[in-house]
Amino acid sequence: MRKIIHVDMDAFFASVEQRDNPYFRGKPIVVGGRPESRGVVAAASYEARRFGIHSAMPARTAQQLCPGLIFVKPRFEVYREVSEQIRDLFGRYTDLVEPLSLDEAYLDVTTNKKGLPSATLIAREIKAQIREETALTASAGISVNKFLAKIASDMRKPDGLFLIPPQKVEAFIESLAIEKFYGVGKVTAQKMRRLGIENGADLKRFEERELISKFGKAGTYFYNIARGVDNRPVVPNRVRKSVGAERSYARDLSESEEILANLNEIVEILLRRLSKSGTRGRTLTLKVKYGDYSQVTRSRTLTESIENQAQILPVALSLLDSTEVSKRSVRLLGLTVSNLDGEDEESGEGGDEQGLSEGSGSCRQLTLNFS
Ligand code: DCP
Ligand code: CA
Ligand code: CA
Repeated sequence: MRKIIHVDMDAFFASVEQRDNPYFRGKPIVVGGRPESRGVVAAASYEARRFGIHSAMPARTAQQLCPGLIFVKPRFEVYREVSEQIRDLFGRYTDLVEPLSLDEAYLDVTTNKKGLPSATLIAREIKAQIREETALTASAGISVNKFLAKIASDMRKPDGLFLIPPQKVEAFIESLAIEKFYGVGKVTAQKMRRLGIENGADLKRFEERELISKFGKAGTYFYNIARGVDNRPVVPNRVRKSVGAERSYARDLSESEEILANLNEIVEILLRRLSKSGTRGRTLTLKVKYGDYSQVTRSRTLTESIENQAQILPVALSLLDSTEVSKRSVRLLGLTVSNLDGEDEESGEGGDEQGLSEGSGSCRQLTLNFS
């Protein structure tokens, strides 16, 4: 019997914005495009959801539902950094971590690095660590496979924890409404309802052959999950193209001591991530965002792999020297190592992490959307 945890951050983009701007706390806010420019809502704070506002809704509709609604521009680099932080933290428990998107991941903790016997205990610890290290809340679901863990994490949101123990799996699925099944979109749900399938118990009455004839290949998946069977393994991260760390600051940095101290901190985080990922690379890229949000990057490729502080620091400092940090205030600092060992020279371009993690995440979502 496996022990799988699914962790998902609460109102992710919106919570990060409320964390970083006290004025937004306790207020209905949405992150995404603006109503004037036909934007859509990416994330809605829980306060905004009380007005019926949700992701993917046109910003204009959201504004009509809640006239005082605050619209916030997304800061993807901050979300990406939080995402890295939580992945670092998951790695303390198991190497079997499969991110699904920036804000969620499956963890297989059947055997774990802390030798903890209870997956619920681990989930509780992870939630506490996330709160301590990111000042954000997450919800966790615990069960015997990915399908059930994912549904469980949604049961007590926000800041939830929900366990579906092996002996309760059958009853849980039987009473589960068909829309709640992962992979059942609106269209599939309608089709199922026409067949008289309202919940798991109804679904279970169908033969595998019948489901295949009605839903194609997905029929087998539905047949299995109606019985709580989901043998998909937790597949750890794909090969990465770069390893990086960055910090954006609530207050712009202008003193050189401050900038250097913060660069040092980023070097340390980067070194930890490099050693954890077991990769080394030859290109170091510094990213600086100034007080006015304009951004520059500076790169240097070395003849040897970068693996320790003595190699990184002098290069990072000289890259910093080639920017305008002595004249302008700094809002964000970041360092990335790319051109990783075992990779073709040409493909070693840095700064592509977002495409990597988000792209493959949504691919997977798509393949599971059977409707
Ligand atoms: N997102 C987006 N566009 C969407 C859906 C989501 O840009 N249509 C982004 C913003 C979300 C983040 O992805 O904050 C995570 O998506 P989730 O579906 O996990 O939703 P939230 O984290 O916002 O809320 P919840 O607490 O329900 O998980
Ligand atoms: Ca979420
Ligand atoms: Ca999510």
